[in-house]
Amino acid sequence: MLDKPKHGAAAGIRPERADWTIDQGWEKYTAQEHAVWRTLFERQTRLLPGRACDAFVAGMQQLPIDASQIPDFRRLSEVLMRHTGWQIVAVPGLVPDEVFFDHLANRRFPAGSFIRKADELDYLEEPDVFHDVFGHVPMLMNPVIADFVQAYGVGGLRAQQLGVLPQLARVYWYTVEFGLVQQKDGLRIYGSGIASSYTESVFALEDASPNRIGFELERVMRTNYRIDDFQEVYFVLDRLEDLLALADIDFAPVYQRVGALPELQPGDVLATDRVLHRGSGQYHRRASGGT
Ligand code: HBI
Ligand code: FE
Repeated sequence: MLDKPKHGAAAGIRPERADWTIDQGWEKYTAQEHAVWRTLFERQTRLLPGRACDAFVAGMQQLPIDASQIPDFRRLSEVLMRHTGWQIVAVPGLVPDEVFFDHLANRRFPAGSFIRKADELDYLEEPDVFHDVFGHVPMLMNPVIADFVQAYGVGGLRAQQLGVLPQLARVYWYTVEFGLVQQKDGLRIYGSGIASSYTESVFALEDASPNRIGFELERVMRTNYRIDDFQEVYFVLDRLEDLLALADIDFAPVYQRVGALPELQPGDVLATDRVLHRGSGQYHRRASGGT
């Protein structure tokens, strides 16, 4: 997802404001840009019934998000503010970690304002408005996720000081971005990286290749992730509420235990894992040139 950034901090862009926010410039979107939104919205909306979790569907229904145009962050923020006290602020792309955390700690979600090109619908070098708004905002209508993402912002600032940011970032990656949840009626998506991806929505739930393993905090903190392809492992919550226990955890002792254990690679499976699906591994073996 992240090679050759053109938009954010890694592209060498200097911010006008210290918090990296910009005006969304909603009035300046072109008809072509709104059309890209429509294409993405429509194909994703066909795919998600029976795949996205109930909280995602409920959040989407209550928000001013539809196929007709790229949403206006001011209108999203009004509705979000009423429900969970969150706002959406526009940023040019990836922002530095401490800027990102400071926004989250204050219940402001930084969303990329640009949209991908019509000929690169499935290629994302950086989070754009479709990933950030379609993928993340519906879940921020859910009180559990709303509190958890804020806690991640607070924890991120602290983890940076302790030098353990990679461990914490894995928790965000395997929950907010690529999390699955067990519902009464089956396995569902709540992670925004999956929910905003046409191909990964099917791969994550239905493909035989990836491992699907019960979420366990310290296991996840030890596990590297890939940013350039489908995940090799998805961690599954029994219920979204299980994230609440993490919101006020004292991470210092956890970091100490995790730091003493070896790092795990995405495809690893441990004897202690609660394995829901043991993946064939076929997809990534092929992708890396094997068979
Ligand atoms: N900036 N806009 C934006 N969006 C992100 O998801 C993001 C970011 N900066 C840093 C970052 N994510 C992550 O690397 C942190 O969660 C560690
Ligand atoms: Fe994201």
